[in-house]
Amino acid sequence: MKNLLKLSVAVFIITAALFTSCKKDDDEKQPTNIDKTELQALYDEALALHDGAVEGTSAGQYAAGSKADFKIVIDAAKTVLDDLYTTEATVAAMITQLQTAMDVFITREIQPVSTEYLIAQWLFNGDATDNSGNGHDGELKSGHTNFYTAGSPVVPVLAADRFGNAESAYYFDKGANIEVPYSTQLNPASELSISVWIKMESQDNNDYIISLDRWIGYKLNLQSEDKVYYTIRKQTAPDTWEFVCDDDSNPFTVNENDWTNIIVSYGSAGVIKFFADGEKVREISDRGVTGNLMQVTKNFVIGQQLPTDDYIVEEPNATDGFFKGTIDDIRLYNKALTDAEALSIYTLENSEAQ
Ligand SMILES: [Ca+2]
Repeated sequence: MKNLLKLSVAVFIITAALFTSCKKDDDEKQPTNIDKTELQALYDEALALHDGAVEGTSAGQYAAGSKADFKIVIDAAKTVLDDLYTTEATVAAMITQLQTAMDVFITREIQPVSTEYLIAQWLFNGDATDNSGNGHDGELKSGHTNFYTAGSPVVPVLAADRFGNAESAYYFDKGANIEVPYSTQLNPASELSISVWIKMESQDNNDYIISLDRWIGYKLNLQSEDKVYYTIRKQTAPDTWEFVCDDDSNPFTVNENDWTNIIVSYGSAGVIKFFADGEKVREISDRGVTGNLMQVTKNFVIGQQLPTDDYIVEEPNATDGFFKGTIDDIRLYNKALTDAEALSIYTLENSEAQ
């Protein structure tokens, strides 16, 4: 009996010791019981959006790689949800992170870019016709006489596009350009976006891609070090004007001999955006300058600073101001393209010949 008592005491002590030991561990890793209702709801919403999404190039589908990017953050949220010992700060940070990832994912859905706002579209598939149906057909022109050997003018030449399709883009050099008759449609009052593909051959020049009376109206060109340059001017009063976007910024540099999609967007919200291959690379403010975009009367030009006849008169000694390389698939919109629309145009045009 005495031995039995001793044994009982021993068992009690060991049990107590084990219990104390367990209790001590539990004290160190006590579940935090954070309220995760909000994170759980957001996680469920994000997962459903992700699982229901399809990647592709059609409207309603999502840009390639967008699901994998989104899933990384969704999985991180799941880890926090499953962690019994997480903190309030971690849960709050995860909610912010997941919401941001969801917002980004939504912008990567391919949008149908309304033809309602399409001013002109030159696909250069065999000719310089305006494929928008608005009649802004281009005419092939030789450049300023200073740019080519006397007696040997050159006009733009049909070339292979970025998919290797013959005669589906135009090659420009020596001032060769495409001139489009002036129209108020090409000179919108408040919003203007341009999308274009270029394969540039580097030269010491101003590489004019698009121009409506150059900096008097608007222009898209490459300046020093092949930086993309978009100039817009506003009429601020009957006799005064102000550049709204001409701050000599460097949104990005175009690589030589590489096909690059450039999109520039400007709208009444006062924001100018630059996109390179669908990705927004710069966004700047117009500093609140009011007024309409400058109204000019010159013809619209692709590949040279001014229409050749005007250029010779205005600058008889011109030494540069033309693009060297291939240009393709130009779109002009009288609206500010959104981030999602810019990505949509790139995704669509990068996946199939237009
Ligand atoms: Ca084309």
